Amino acid sequence: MQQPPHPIVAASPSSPTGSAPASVRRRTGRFAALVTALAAVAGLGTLASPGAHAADNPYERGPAPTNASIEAQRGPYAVSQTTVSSLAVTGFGGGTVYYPTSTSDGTFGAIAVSPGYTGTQSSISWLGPRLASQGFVVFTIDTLTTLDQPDSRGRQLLAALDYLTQRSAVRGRIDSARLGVMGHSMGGGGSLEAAKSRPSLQAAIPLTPWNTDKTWPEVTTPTLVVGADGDTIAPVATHAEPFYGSLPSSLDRAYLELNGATHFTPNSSNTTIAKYSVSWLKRFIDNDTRYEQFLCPLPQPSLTIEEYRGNCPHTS
Ligand code: 9J3
Ligand code: ZN
Repeated sequence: MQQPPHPIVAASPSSPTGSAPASVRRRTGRFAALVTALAAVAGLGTLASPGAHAADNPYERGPAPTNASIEAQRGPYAVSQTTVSSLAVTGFGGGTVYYPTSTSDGTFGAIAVSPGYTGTQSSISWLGPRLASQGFVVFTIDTLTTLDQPDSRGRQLLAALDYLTQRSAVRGRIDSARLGVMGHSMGGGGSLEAAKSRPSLQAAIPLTPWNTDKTWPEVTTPTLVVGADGDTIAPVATHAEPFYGSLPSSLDRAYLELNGATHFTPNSSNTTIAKYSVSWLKRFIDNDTRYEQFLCPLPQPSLTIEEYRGNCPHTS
């Protein structure tokens, strides 16, 4: 029997704004309604104003972002979590769902995250609360066996999303049309497999990905490939770079190469991975153009960025 979701992560003391977004959105909503009413009375078509912005995009969640907010250890939403036993599911190995505690902002997009070869969910668990606190339901999964290959990990990511949106205790909190995939190493290779086989996915982020398939022209999902300059297990020259380079040039795609990093950099909390992942997921799962400022113009090389390539998101 499935237990209801149980908040076991308290609102972080470092997130005093945990209840702010709802009140901000309520004010914004009322203001937008007032603007709409006034415009109707005045016979105006559209009235450009900051207050009308939220109404333009029904998927926008949370306050306007800043560089500090996307670099923060936690975003504006307090996060709860619930465990999914491997015995309760088929097609993947169970996992942990991290989700915004509040239901007052409506539904959220969702992301499944796969670990790499020999790894378990603990190897990518830092992404759970980090991304969920920005306004996503995040499912960090275990695979059926730790030795599963990328194609299997891709199928397992999709099985996990299907469970999450159709059967999980948090399914009512998710907008099932706004889904994404991430993964480390063979899990990153799996996220490319998942996107290739399910074009409805809205975002993919392979982290130091590994795959024997080097070419991904079939992918139509906006994809951010993250490589590490010091990766000797999935060297960027034979993995992340050709993966990125083989994505259609017409696709919203980007390549972030971490500086001073290894194959295992994505296995612990990393602000560069987090800030560009948050920006990518917000931009393409939430259609939130407020995050374009962090993706475009392209980030410049820095202490943490060896190289960044991409085509700035076209459709704003
Ligand atoms: O998931 C990974 O870390 C893939 C790298 C690897 O161990 O490949 C060797 C088969
Ligand atoms: Zn291929």
